[in-house]
Amino acid sequence: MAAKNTDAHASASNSSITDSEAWQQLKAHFQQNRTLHMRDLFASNPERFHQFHIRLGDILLDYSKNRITDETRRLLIELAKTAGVESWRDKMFAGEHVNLTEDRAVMHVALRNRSQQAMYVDGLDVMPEIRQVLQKMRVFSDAVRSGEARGYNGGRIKSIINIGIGGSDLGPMVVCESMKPYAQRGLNAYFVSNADATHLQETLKQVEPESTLFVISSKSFTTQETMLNADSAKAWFLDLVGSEKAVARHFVAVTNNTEAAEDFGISADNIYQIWDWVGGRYSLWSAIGLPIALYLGMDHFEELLEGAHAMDQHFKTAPLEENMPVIMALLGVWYNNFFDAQSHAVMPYSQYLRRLPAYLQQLDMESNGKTIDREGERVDYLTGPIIWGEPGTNGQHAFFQLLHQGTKPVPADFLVPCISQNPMGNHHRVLVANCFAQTRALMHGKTTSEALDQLREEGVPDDEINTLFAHKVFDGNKPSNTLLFEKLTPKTLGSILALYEHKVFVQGVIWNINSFDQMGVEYGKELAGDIQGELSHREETHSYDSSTNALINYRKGIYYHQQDNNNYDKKS
Ligand code: G6Q
Repeated sequence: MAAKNTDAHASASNSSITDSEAWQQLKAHFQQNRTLHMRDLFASNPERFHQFHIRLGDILLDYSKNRITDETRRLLIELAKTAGVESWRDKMFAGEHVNLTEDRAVMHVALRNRSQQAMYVDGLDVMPEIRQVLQKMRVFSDAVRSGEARGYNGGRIKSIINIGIGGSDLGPMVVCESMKPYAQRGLNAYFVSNADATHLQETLKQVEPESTLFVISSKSFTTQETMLNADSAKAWFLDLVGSEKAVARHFVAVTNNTEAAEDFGISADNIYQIWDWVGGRYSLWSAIGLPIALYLGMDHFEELLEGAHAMDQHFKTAPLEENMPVIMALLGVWYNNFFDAQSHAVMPYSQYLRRLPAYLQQLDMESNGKTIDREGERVDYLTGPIIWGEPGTNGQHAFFQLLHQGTKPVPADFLVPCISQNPMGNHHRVLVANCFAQTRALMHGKTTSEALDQLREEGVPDDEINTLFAHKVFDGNKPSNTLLFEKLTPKTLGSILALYEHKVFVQGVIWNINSFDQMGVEYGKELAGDIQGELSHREETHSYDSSTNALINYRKGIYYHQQDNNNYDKKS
């Protein structure tokens, strides 16, 4: 029955995946099994965990608390084969132009290739260039960290400010935030992204120009917010230091647009190259990771790459049924397309991973938030889910209520380390216990008889029990994955981030969309320019819809009124 992964299969997906036999079988299977309760599945099969878990290194994925049977998994694997997951994966690793709309290769896997094997993009082995940039990053980060590279007045660099946005911010930011225990004492990393000057101003208040290194991170070196922040940071620096020459010791750039970086005033030596086959949200493994190397040291950055490489190897070689990213992707498709789940939650039970949901929001929603398929047709099924989440245990005292008793299905990932980086009293045991208790409660729920027994045991009078008990019942059957790992090391983090990258990739293949463009981001970049022009003069604006006109004119009214008052105050 198992379909072979051939190009014929891959091209079969060019009609609509929903017409395929695999999809139709899943649909029928869903109808037949939609009322199965995980509580019963666990009760009837003591081997359930054993059947539905995968281990890779120190990472354990327990996916037994999902609304699946062996047959569900078999059919989902069949769907992956029908969609050509293996052949698309191999095309990506081979440097083919899988980013169809931009006609580009997608080669972030080469950035963390720790083997001696060549990796080709358009006939060129890109590994020598990658190694060269990594070496340049090592030399510079070592020099800054050892104090050999100093500020203009001979003092040590104590603060690194990354100026970038989107993919040139979130990746290095989540790694630096998550890897704080590995950071060098006396060195701080800051990330400025927002066009709101508050972000830059509040950051600058915490640093001194003579001990600050700015990393201007922008693949294009044209992104409005980044250029605005970079210009303002440079003006702040020059204002306090007063020497153009000093800029060379305090500003470096990471970009694909060397010329623009040089025009900004950064010398060629201080420019770190990225390539057009590195997508923004997949770029933390490239020189966009320079703040990581500076903050954590190059050895730790390379451990991060090793972790990602280990996941790449697993993704490339493990059979689909034992393949972590494939299984996580298929479970996501199962809930998204058959249970109509609109969102997917990520709950890190680790304070260090508190920004992981924000990072995954970009990775997943920018990649798979698409309506047009690879053939340019509108899809007639749901694509990427809304990704959201907050660290446990905080979420438990807030939105978990909806997970337990709300009307919407929300599949969730729980991530938790076995060992804390900050052992202190009973904290970690409490944290882990809460994590396990939540996934257990979501799966098991509380039956009517359990709720009644509990109320009786608590001595609640019968008439009160009658009005109360329905509120105390928990349906359960709420799916979750648990990713349990030894400790949050750079290597483990690298593997986890790569796991999610590949999960997103597999889902994109199944939904037959291009996960590697971002027309929505570009549209946003276009829109603001016009309105900015309108805001820069006093005349009333009439050129947009009544809402946009009114908002522009309201702001103008208040802004110019305040300006006039300030001018009046100055004169009087
Ligand atoms: C990511 C997107 C987007 C991009 C930013 C910054 O995949 O393309 O988030 O990273 O718009 O772009 P630059 O690096 O060119 O400034």
